[in-house]
Amino acid sequence: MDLNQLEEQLARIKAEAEALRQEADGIDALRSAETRLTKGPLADVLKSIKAFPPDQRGPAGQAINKTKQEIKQLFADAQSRLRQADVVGEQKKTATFDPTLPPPITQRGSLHPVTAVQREVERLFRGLGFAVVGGPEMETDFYNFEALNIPEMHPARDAQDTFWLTNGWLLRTHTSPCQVRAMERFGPPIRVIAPGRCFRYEAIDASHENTFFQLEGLLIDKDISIAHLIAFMKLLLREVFGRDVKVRLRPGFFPFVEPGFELDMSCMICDGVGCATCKKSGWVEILPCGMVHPNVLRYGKIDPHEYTGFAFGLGLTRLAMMKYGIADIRILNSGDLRGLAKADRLSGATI
Ligand code: FA5
Repeated sequence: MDLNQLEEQLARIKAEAEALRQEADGIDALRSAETRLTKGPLADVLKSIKAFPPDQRGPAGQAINKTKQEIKQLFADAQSRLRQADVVGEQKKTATFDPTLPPPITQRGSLHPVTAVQREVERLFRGLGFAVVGGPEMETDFYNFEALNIPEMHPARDAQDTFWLTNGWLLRTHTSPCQVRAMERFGPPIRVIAPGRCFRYEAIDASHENTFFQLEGLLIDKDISIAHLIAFMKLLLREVFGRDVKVRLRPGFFPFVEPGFELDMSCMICDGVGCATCKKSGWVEILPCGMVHPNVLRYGKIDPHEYTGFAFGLGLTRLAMMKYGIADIRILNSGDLRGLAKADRLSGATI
């Protein structure tokens, strides 16, 4: 080999180094390419120095060392560029995370307004020694009307038209059938509440649905009077609304109580001014109640001379409307989350 041939050989090694640099996809690949070149072709040409005439060995060695340095530099530059790119990439990655930003909004479930208010009332009455009971939504004529002192052909039936089933049963129009069922089941003294779904064949508007919820209450014991009834009703509304609520008590006719009352609350949608929800009256019928009629006690096999009691039929759906400011009852059966899901009723919250 002469010096010219050596120069050509070194040029080929440099070209190979350049090609390997371009192919390398990381620091490790660069390191192994450099090692392969220095221990392979470069080491070979170094060994070939012995074959040069003595006066050419110096220039040959210098040419080989120069190429070796250039290749070293080439790989060193390439490694430093890659390291730099890595750092920038990392910076870019971490730059997308800003710990001061609020977390992404995730949709959480929330209790239905009626469920939320039902649980609240249940908690209150449980604390007052009441048991929570249920009753069938499919009822007999006997429990829905007859045992509540509403015989066939009684005009009070007209106010509660319902859906009749082919077997002669009906979809209950109120939770009051639970009164007689509780009397039969427990006997006196009794403290029960019975929340549940009711059905009426009804013209639908902002405050009337064909399917809605009531919560029945029944307390039977010795010496129970209207004073007890009023005290419990006031406590119930104060607890649900967290403050005294403006109410009015007026006589109400229900064949299963005597005397009977209609307890209305000032409409919370319009602050008592008058709106579609309260039919422009400023008042919402929410809590009819009264002293249990002796005939009903007799139907429940309780002696009216020994025991007295009060009963109430809370309009649970309307209570939820007042509590959560829902102006139209139709929203509650609609599945429209804009009206139904609210932060204070999120599952896992205080309920
Ligand atoms: C009754 O259903 C009686 N059973 C209540 C009762 C129980 C009185 C115990 C005395 C003793 P009323 O038909 O008024 O009464 O209904 C009671 C409440 O249910 C009403 O005040 C109202 O808040 C609610 N309610 C009645 N009909 C509807 C309806 N179509 N849509 C939504 N809520 C209704």
